[in-house]
Amino acid sequence: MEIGKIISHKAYHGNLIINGELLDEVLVTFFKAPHSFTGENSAEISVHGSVYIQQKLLQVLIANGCRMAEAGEFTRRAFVNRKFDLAQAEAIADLISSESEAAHRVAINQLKGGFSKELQVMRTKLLEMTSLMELELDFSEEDVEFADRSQLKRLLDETLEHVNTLKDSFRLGNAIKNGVPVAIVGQTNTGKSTLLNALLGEDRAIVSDIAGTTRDTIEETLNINGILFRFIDTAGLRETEETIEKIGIERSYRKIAEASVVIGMLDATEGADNMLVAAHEIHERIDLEHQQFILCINKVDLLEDQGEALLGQLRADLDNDEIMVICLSAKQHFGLSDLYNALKHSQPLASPDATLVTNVRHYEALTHASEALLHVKEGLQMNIPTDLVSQDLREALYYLGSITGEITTDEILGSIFSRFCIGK
Ligand SMILES: Nc1nc2c(ncn2[C@@H]2O[C@H](COP(=O)(O)OP(=O)(O)OP(=O)(O)O)[C@@H](O)[C@H]2O)c(=O)[nH]1
Ligand SMILES: [Mg+2]
Repeated sequence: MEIGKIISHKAYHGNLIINGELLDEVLVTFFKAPHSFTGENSAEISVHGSVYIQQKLLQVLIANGCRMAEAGEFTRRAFVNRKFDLAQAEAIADLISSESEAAHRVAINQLKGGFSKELQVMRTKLLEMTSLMELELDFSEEDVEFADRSQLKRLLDETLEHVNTLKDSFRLGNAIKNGVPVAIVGQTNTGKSTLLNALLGEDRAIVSDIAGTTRDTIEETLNINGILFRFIDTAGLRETEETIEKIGIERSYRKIAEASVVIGMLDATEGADNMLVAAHEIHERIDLEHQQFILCINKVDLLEDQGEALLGQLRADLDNDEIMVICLSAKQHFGLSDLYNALKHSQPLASPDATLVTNVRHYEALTHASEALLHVKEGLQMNIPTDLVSQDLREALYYLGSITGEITTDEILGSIFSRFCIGK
């Protein structure tokens, strides 16, 4: 058939014949530029799901001058052809890997371009202001002010607040995309790894009665009632001179700082006083305003009253409603439903339309933009020369533009698209 006669977006049925032999009945759909995903002419061949047929067809295509696509090449071409911006391209990768309803929703919102639009509006306003300031430089002899300083200050405050709100949404966005980080911490042998295994329903971490069994952190995600959690089993906390164990313990502390929820494991057989000391050691490192703290009195199967007395004592001693205390037997799977209930409170709450930053690259760019804008603000307050202020403005514009790909390098594009799978 002549190319000119092909109708775009129509599936053609036909026989796939290779070397005179019928290989399969197939459907071929043509997409004429610019009305295709990449914006270029393209064709899709649908064959039956046999690996043999696919391989055979690929061999013939390659023998006739085709080549395999590189990872993310389709999306990269679509970006280059301005089908969407970089943040939207990244949203496609997020959409493909979304593991929960919330993660899917955030990716869809980003794909629809809400985030890009917000950045665009900010950039346009800042750009206008920068151009006016730079115009002043051309007339520097005459001491004129095209850019109204009070208007600029107002615009700066607004933009800075907006950038910071986006930046701060990363904690939540990241939790939604990669799972709410839940660090399981506590002294050695309290049953942290046993709890991880109980939650996952498999023997993921090594459990033993030797103190210091877990050396490195172990992370696994789990979807509980539609919320994705990332449970992190950590090395037990204790004084040690052993180099590797020390590194592991440092990591445990880091995981506490990064977590949204911290599960403090306590060994019920240690007695209330020791448990309280251990609880305080963890408590000291937690910021209750941003992190949820759940204390688990573990191994209550070894107590006559299933830990009831200890529970009362600990709650009274802690005297803090923000810290949840529950009784648990990680080994016997007792009390897990109480833990699930406690975790429910950590459900990330975001209005469905809120723009959430889920991508580390975006977060870093926003952090840099925020710093640059702060410099501009300080500069204006201190009456620093216009050329220096406008330099900082340019820097903020650069970082905001790097998110949507207004400003990119081949290296950045390469690193983003290589993370896509082949054929995407
Ligand atoms: N009776 C009882 N034993 C438990 C319970 N949870 C854990 N254990 C036992 O306690 C010991 C230590 O368990 P782990 O899960 O390895 O403890 P951990 O906190 O990960 O220890 P480290 O990795 O060394 O920090 C093992 O012998 C477990 O079988 C429980 O709920 N009840
Ligand atoms: Mg362990």
